[in-house]
Amino acid sequence: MRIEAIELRRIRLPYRAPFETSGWREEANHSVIVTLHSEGVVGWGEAPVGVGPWYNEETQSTAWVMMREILAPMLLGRDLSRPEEVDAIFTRVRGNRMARAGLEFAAWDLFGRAQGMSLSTMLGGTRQRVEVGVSVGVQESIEALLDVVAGYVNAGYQRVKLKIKPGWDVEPTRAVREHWPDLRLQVDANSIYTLDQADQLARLDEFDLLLIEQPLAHDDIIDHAKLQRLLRTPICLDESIVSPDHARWAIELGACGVINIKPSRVGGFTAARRIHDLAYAAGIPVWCGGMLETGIGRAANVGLASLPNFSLPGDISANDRYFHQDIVTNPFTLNPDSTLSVPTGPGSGAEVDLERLAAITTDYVMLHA
Ligand code: SMG
Ligand code: MG
Repeated sequence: MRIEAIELRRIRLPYRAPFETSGWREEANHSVIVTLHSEGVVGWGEAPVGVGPWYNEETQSTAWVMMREILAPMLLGRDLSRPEEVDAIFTRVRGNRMARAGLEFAAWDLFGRAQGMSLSTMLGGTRQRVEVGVSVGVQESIEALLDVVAGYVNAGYQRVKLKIKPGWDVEPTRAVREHWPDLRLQVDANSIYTLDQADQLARLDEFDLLLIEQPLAHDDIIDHAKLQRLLRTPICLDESIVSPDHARWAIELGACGVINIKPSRVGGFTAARRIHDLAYAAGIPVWCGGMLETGIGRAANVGLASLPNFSLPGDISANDRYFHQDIVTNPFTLNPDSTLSVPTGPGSGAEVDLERLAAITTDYVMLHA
């Protein structure tokens, strides 16, 4: 399929409530939305970057410039025979993986829509429903935290992740564990600890957590391997795994027992699937992380999470957990068994609400071959 035109949109879509991690706070989704055009078909993608370089090095502004000046021109006029070719075209680009992923997702969606095949089928998915949980940001007090968690548990979420940081780790985790002894519970530190805080992290071992996510530096693998030997709870790497090679290195070094795969973090589905496959071969379970995506990125994550080694619940909550009004007309709703149903329609299955999208777009460009 020849890529005839590419539309890029910067958006600002406010969250229902601000989301606070160990190091920063976000009020709205600031993704770049991509639309590829070919032969009368369109494909959609989302680069779920933030305002600042707090999660990784990318921002909405860097992704916008990268896509507009470097990445989109690399695709325009190309006649693709398979969506996997996009990953190969972008291999000479260093970093900027979320920007690459936004375009790569759109190519998969384009092929899926053109061929009448669902993203899940294209990727080799085997599940009709995927288990999901909810990620709960740092709260003002333990009381507030218990209220928020109660709301999600009552809504049907059977797995909860707590954001932690020094001063907000053992006590909030203990409080949630005491209230819900059987809840599937995990924590995420977003790289705020150092190896000399291993004793504090080991105190989390008593809470029967599924995993401790990214306790140490965003670009570390070595210290995580040392830390893992001091903890009973499996470490799950998120930020540190930006490519299939990083996953292989982490597995070889024993730096983690679990991997969080965000297809956006690793440059798209092609890399995400490779990580899935090599973790599978090594006996390392994976789960699909989230970047508080709009309905476009959410559908992409659900499609990927239908692959067989996604054996732990994903951070892919229903759309209404994030937004009052999303930019799709077919939001996901939570099934009673804490799952989302995998779309079976062509491509990702997301149906974009163009009027709503226009209303939240802050910058727009259309590039032609
Ligand atoms: O999408 O529900 C979601 C949020 C999941 O906690 C989540 N993501 O490190 O895993 C993570 C964070 C990154 C989000 S930064 C705003
Ligand atoms: Mg994380």
